[in-house]
Amino acid sequence: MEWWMSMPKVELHAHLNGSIRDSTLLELARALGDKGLIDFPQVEHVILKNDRSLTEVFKLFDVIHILTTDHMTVTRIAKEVVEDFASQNVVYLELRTTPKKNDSQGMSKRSYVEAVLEGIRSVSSVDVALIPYTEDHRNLLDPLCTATNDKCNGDGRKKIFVRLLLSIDRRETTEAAMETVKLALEMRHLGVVGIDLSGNPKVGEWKIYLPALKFAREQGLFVTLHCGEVPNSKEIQDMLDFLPQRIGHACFFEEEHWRKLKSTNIPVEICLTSNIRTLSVPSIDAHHFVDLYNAKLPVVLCTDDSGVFSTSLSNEYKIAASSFGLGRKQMFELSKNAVEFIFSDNVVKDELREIFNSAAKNLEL
Ligand code: 6MZ
Repeated sequence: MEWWMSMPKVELHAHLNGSIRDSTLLELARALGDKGLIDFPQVEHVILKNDRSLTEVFKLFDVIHILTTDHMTVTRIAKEVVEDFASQNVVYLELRTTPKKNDSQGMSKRSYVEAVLEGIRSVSSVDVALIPYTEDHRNLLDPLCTATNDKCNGDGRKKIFVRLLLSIDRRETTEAAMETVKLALEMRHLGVVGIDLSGNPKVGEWKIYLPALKFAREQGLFVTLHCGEVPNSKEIQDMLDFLPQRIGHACFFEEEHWRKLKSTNIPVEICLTSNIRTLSVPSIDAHHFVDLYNAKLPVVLCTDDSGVFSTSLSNEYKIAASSFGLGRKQMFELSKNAVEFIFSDNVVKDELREIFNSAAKNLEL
């Protein structure tokens, strides 16, 4: 097994519908093609295309959402995505997804999230810890064994912590965003821990979501914002002033933004392949990760959309190591540090720290 693969990892920025296997997307597309509902060769071409601008990525999401409209499919992709992350030795996964209402499918935002949760619960290749400890004390009696790098339960099975963030899409209304926040609050006991603001960064005005985002924070939900994925100085400044618990991307930051970021210590979710593929950053050598890392600011490597960008979390670590000359120990510490930025309580953090400590011994770091 490659070293990057065997190292325990924490994934904090992964969009469900962006993380679907190509094989599943093609299967779903073929089925709709057979029913005459879509033009399969055309959709196949879009799915398999490699280089996409940011605008094309959002067109692809519209296609993907046509393929994943019903509850059964949502459950299936959630299951597969968790399995795929677990197979990369991800020991803690915060998955995010936009709750969707679709009357033709009898789907409400709530039933969509329920379908996602059902998928996560139906994972069989690995044990899933989904319910927060405060809600499920049995988890406390379920210590992980400390084998080399496979995190596993006493019975020898691997285990992954999974938490869900509900995304607000920048195309939504103020009311729809508030509905998502209320839903997240109602579904907290089921593993929902926070809110993400995402969607095409060239669309909409983030401030219309402020009431919903403030309410989320007041009620104790964690908040992460896609911030600076396109140049928009005022928006970036306002988002940093809001003091979210994490931000994603930070590609188009200017001097004043870096200063603010430094003073607030907000952790940044870095998605190398995504940023390069969408040309949000001109080349890997020019990526801001290295400056943040050297300045010892809190950063975490993430995949963003492992399906859309044909990557994996192991691959993102490998790219960081080869591009920025970081050694194994440094990469391991980077991975381990991510534990400090998760949207979970100290009990989970302690357990994860233990997993990393025992893996460090076994990997002789
Ligand atoms: C902003 C993104 C994104 O929610 O349907 N999404 N938003 N920037 C990105 N960078 C490339 N990648 C994905 O997953 C797909 C949705 O996640 C958001 C978009 O709103 C996209 O429609 P879900 O599971």
